[in-house]
Amino acid sequence: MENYFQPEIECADRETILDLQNRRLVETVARVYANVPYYRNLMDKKGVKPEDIKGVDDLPRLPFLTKDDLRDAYPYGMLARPLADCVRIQSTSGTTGRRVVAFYTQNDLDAWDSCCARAIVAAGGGKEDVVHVCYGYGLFTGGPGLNGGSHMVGSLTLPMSSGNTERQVQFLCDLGSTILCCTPSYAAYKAETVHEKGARDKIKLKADIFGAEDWNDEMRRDIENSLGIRAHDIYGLTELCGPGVSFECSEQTGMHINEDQFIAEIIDPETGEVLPEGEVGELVFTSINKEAFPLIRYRTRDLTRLSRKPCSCGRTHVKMARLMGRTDDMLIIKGVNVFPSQIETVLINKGYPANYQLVVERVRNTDSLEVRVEMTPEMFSDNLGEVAAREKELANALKAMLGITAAVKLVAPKSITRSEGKAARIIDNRKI
Ligand code: DLL
Repeated sequence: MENYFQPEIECADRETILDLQNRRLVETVARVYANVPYYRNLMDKKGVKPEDIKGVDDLPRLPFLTKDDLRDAYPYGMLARPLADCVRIQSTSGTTGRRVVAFYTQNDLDAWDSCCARAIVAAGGGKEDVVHVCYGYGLFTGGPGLNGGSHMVGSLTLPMSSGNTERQVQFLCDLGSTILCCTPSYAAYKAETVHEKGARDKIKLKADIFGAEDWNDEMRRDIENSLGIRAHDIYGLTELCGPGVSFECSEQTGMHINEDQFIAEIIDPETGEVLPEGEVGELVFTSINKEAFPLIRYRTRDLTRLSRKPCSCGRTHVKMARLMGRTDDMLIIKGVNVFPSQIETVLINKGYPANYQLVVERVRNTDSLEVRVEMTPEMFSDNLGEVAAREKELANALKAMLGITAAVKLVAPKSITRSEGKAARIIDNRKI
């Protein structure tokens, strides 16, 4: 039998949801226009006033917002409430000093937690469950989001964070974790470790909640078979709240978007035109229940499609298909967002030419990044010790910028093939 955390919202009829969205949108637009000069400016430039927005149908009249806007407004320029009302910050990884920081009031945190609680209950979780959260904690939203959701459900919450797989497996067995929350690649790695340790019969897992990076049906089948669980997708981004923007139910055919919190649109990434239901395009979100950091028509750069086909689980909120790529060159490596421009910044700061290649591999379900960089003729040396020292120094600088370890390989000047497009800079050998 399907369980819901908030059935009155999750299964509300379309009219009720639309009515709520209309009211919340009008209120949000009026509030940001009054309180956020950055928005007022954007809206004035587009010649749209809050009173022009009477409901969801008027959304296309509003300007888009991009990550660059958030960076321009860093750190406090997008705040719609006094700082004194905010109780939490979360942040994306990103170029030092120009990260995207998102703010939350207590009500915002409660709303976020309830979105994650819906996901946990949809995956079969309840008060009797032990929810093993191994997304990272800290500025990354994965750990705090599912932790909060699990508390709200009343499950026993294990704030494991990532790393130390041996201890993770021991706790899985000893504490009888029933729901595992982590990136799909980490789950696959963990599944291997469970088998290697002969612990398959000692675990009680029944469901997984996977997100933060791409995965596919083949990975789903492999992990489900290997651990004897059902795997559920969860989507989100720091700018909006983190995990819980949408989540998969028992039907496992896409993720229900929490429509009482967010309005989703799909646009043509080239023209910005809104596309009809079912077409693939860029996902755009408007948050309609956020106090501290509301975002209007935020372009996620994620490609997907929406479907309003009735779902056998009984939930009525629109579903988004698994992500189908991005409109920019962001890579997700070990669950961490990596932009080639960050790597370029480090290279330039350290005096290297911007001729480089990124090679991403997945071996035994673990991602690795190799950065191949050309030396300048002045740096070029056949003293191997000198080259190794340079590689180490650059690897440290990259780690400081990206938050993940990259293997650096310095190569001879002009040895990396030149190409016109940026795609050739990235060799992603993962088969996702
Ligand atoms: O990854 C939030 C999150 C944490 C989601 C834990 C799910 C679970 P960011 O670090 O800001 O936030 O990265 C957001 O990650 O725009 C997508 O490109 C990608 N992403 C998130 N969820 C999925 C998913 C978190 N289920 C970016 N499938 C997003 C594929 C995903 N990609």
